Amino acid sequence: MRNELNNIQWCPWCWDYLILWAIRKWLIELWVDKKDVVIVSWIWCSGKISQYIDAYAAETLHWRSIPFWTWVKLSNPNLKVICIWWDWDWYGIWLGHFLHACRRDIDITYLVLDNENYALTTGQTSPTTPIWIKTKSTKEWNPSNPFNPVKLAESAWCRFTREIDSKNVIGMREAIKEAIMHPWFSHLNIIQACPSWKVW
Ligand SMILES: Cc1ncc(C[n+]2csc(CCOP(=O)(O)OP(=O)(O)O)c2C)c(N)n1
Ligand code: SF4
Repeated sequence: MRNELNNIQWCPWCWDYLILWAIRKWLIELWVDKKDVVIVSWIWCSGKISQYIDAYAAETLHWRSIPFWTWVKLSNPNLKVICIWWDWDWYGIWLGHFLHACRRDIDITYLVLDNENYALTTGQTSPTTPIWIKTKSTKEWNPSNPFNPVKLAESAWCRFTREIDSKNVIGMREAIKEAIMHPWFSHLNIIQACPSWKVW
């Protein structure tokens, strides 16, 4: 279905490669028919991931992923819908949608590739940047406390919400599998190493 799956436009040292590897692995092992899988994503660094996975894919605009995948799932409940997103969009400009998605508890897998900065626009502060960190947009330091994504999700009744570091490769691989297998809404925040901009 997808051409040029290996024409990947990430920095050669990006940890997204390992996340991609884990997702590809489980899709091959868990679903024989790739036509049963829909990856919902958008652009930016991590958002390009849907272009590198051999399944149906949709690139939706910002927060519009939630109306989109809700429609996909309700139209065909047999599809496995995996939404792959990133910290600024998910915990920033459409945080409200996130909380409502948690409490609606529709069977969607939500993987957030959280590199704690705006990587595509060269390293500005995001909602998950740790406090006191110097970034492109905070020359002295970041004066704001970061969100705790798991606590946020829990506060909205999310029944599967976890965080894992991409450097814990085996743990991450297993957590992705568990998130995909969970039969309701699952939220996995992957702390993604971004050696280009995340230097803390
Ligand atoms: C409403 C809006 N404001 C600003 C931008 C510019 N913009 C493009 S990518 C980006 C940051 C992306 O950061 P993140 O979502 O964390 O993804 P990453 O690149 O780190 O994977 C911004 C601010 C935009 N596209 N839309
Ligand atoms: S800027 Fe960071 S997140 Fe983007 S491709 Fe490079 S290492 Fe990966």
